Amino acid sequence: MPPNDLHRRKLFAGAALGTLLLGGCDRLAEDPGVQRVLASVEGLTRRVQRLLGGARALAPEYSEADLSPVFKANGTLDPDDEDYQDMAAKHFVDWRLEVTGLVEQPLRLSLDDLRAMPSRTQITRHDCVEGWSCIGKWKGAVLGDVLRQAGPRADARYVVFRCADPMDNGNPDSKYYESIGMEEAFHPQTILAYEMNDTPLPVAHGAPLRVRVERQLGYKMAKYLMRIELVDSYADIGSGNGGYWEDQGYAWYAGI
Ligand SMILES: Nc1nc2c(c(=O)[nH]1)N[C@H]1C(S)=C(S)[C@@H](COP(=O)(O)O)O[C@H]1N2
Ligand SMILES: [Mo]
Repeated sequence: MPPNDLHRRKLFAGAALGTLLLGGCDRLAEDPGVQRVLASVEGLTRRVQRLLGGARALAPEYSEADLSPVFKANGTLDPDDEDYQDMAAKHFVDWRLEVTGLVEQPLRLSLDDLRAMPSRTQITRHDCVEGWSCIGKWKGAVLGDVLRQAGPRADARYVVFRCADPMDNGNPDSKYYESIGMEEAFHPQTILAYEMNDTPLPVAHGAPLRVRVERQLGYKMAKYLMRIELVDSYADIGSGNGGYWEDQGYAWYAGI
């Protein structure tokens, strides 16, 4: 059998199995839109993960004794952006997180605003697609709480994270971005972290604010957050694949 055929057969078998497994317990599986998602391997991973653990399944949490002595910093370590550098020099007092797009009430939140909200602290393992992992402690505001304050409109399907760091020689059009679905956005462990290991988030790890999406790979966890945008599609952002690394070929759903 030509390798392509074999590949296609495997995909088909996987999708068929997924449909079979989900058929009895999930009405959504009958929806034609969901069928299309199921047909893709990425969709299948998501559906199977949900089947095994449920949409609300928690990523494992660890104890203080498990903390990595050194947490590797990766990707951008200090954004090549004048506005960011000015804000960093003033300890981010002028920094504001904007929440825009498909919301009833756009927001502009200072770090104090975020710190005044109920917080969540979690010790989790960060897995980078490059093959390393580190365990760290994160404290921040729950993204779902921030979104509820803004009031997502019914047509909002994705939460896009806009970052300060250009990925291509300071070119402002190349700034890092990421996106997640509403389900992941309202997951209790999805937080906007302003502290790491009991200190204010260091610049190398995304100061003043980075997202933690604990059930997915490291590249989903946008650092240097500037703006959160609710959209119904990410087709018009970047090269249209939902994130900087997705535009280079990585999967949008990066489940661990
Ligand atoms: N803005 C921004 N966010 C980013 C990146 C980046 O380069 N820029 N790199 C991603 C990748 S690949 C990983 S593994 C983690 C690294 O986070 P750390 O520096 O805290 O280890 O951040 C992710 N978020
Ligand atoms: Mo990564």
